[in-house]
Amino acid sequence: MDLGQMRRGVDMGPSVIRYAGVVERLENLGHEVEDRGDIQIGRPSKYDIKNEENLKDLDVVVNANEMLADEVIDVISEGSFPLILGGDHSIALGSLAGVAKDKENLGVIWYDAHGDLNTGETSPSGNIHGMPLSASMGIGHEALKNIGGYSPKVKPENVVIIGARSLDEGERKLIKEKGIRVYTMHEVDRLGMSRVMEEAVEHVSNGTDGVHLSLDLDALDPNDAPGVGTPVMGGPSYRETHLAMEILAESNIITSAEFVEVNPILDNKNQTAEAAVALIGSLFGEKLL
Ligand code: HAR
Ligand code: MN
Ligand code: MN
Ligand code: MN
Repeated sequence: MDLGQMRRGVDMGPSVIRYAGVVERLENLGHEVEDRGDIQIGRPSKYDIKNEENLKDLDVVVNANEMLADEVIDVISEGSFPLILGGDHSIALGSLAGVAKDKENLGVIWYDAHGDLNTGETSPSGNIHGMPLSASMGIGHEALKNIGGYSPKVKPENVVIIGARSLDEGERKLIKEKGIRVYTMHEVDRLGMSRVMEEAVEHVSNGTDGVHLSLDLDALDPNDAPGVGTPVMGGPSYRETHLAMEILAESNIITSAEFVEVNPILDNKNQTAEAAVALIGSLFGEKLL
């Protein structure tokens, strides 16, 4: 999927994450992996067409996410762990629609430089990848909210955002209004990643019946993850993010995950895809010793 934003090429993300060895990495850890291939998104005849509600390529994005939600539901019904590779972050709409289907209280960890809490009204860009978290909480356009035929997927009190350093005016307002727990880079610097993750784990495991990790590679500092469409200076390092994944692995709370926004056209020799694979390894139990 690359229609939730304007930098072409992020639709090749899943492909390069595969080439970076994600399946082998997981199999080496003893996991049984079924690669279900790509979801066929389709192409609009013209890109980046905004509707009157400031939403770009709405129909194709909604359609693709309906298919993703069905796929995720199918994976869960087989007793497997859904690991979703993107693709721009608009695919979180479908991931969460699938994952939250039978969960009253899904916890969500949103590891991202951005809040992705815009709506058509507040978005400076009209790019739907800046809207999936708000839509999943039941805020925004009807079609985005109702992927999978229900809304909301998550409650604001079950969400934690980590690594934020680029928030729009409307997003800040929403965070305050809903009391969403956010560890911006200020808190990461101040408390350290270890304490941030311990508090985050505590927050999202309290009264929840599963926890989804949504990891946007642009959360990482662009020095460590250059292959993303909307890089923002001053993020957590590759090592700090590893630590975050290791703490999540130890906590044993994660029941689904997605890794998004890897764009090979913007990358440096597949560095970002390789980072994604290494982080997935840590999330699934890889240790240095
Ligand atoms: N907040 C800005 C917008 O809504 C930029 C969002 C960039 N988003 C992502 N997802 N890469 O985190 O347009
Ligand atoms: Mn099946
Ligand atoms: Mn994002
Ligand atoms: Mn982002």
